[in-house]
Amino acid sequence: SKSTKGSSKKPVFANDLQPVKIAVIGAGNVGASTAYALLLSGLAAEIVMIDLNQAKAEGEVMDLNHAAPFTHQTKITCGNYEDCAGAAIVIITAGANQKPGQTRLDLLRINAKIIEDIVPKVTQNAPSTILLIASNPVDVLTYHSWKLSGFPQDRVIGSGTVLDTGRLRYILGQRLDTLWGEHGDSELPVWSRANISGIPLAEFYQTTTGDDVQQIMQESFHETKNAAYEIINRKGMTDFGISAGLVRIVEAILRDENTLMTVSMAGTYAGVQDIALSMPKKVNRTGAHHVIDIKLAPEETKALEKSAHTIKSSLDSLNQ
Ligand code: 6V0
Repeated sequence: SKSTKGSSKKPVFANDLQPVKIAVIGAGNVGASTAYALLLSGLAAEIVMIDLNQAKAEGEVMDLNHAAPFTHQTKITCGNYEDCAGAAIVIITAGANQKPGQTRLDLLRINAKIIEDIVPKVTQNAPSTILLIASNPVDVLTYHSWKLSGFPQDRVIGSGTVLDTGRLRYILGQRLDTLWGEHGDSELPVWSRANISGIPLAEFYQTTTGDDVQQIMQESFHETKNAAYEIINRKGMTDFGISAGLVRIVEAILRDENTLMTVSMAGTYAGVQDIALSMPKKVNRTGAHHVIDIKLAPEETKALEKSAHTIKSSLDSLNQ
């Protein structure tokens, strides 16, 4: 079911000697923090912010412009969907926020409607862009956005478990591992692949600390999976982690890095067709690309299947 609408048009990129324009849809917590992180990164010559709430977008743009003299010369404006024209990447952060006690999947219906409002307007004005989705539930909305866009799969990317992977890395305090599956309650840690500079995680812990590896794994994963809830309980939302993660994906695209990142993308996973979920994908200037099927331990395969089915049933519930 690979769609190719717009695929003949080449994305607009820095190495085509065009100033890079990035549009950020949604000027809420995540949108504003992302625009700020983008400004600090110096990656974009132009940042456009679009929000239903025009005053909020204007306020954020004014504030961001006052940061520009201390950071990077960047044109920052707020506008309408026509201003997405020529954007190399359009980042979608619009959507209702996750409330305390609310799961990501609870947000589905509200945010699907918002995506349905936004995506056609973006693709109409920026048919060659790469869509980068952050709105939750991110895997379901990545798939939904892809369907609405008519773009090739490679050009509709969800932030997926990039943030969760970062959180797990932080929590373990080392450079280790990746999380796969749904950015949500069914995500899974791929411990069978975890290593510290090539030394398998279990071996590393056993020989250096003698600690109970199973317990460390369980606790770290639990902490990672619940990180968003813990932050939301304290500050009402999360924004810095995801913003930095989004800008890291933007960087991998613009610099044509071919970096493996656990972004979300439409496809068939664990035998489940027509979903989007996170697995390591090669990210470069043309988007995200599937490169390798990594062998998993039997229990990880089971968990991945469960995650795939969770996303599938959310997508099915959207169509009911
Ligand atoms: P927020 O602060 O409420 O901002 C959302 C913004 O979207 C508001 O300014 C709205 O006005 C705007 N908006 C709503 N509908 C539309 C529309 N149709 N067109 C244009 N703009 C619209 O929410 P916040 O920024 O905190 O979160 C945004 C989304 O990001 C939510 O869905 C979160 O769940 C999600 N997050 C995703 C993360 C991830 O890892 N992928 C992490 C954190 C938050």
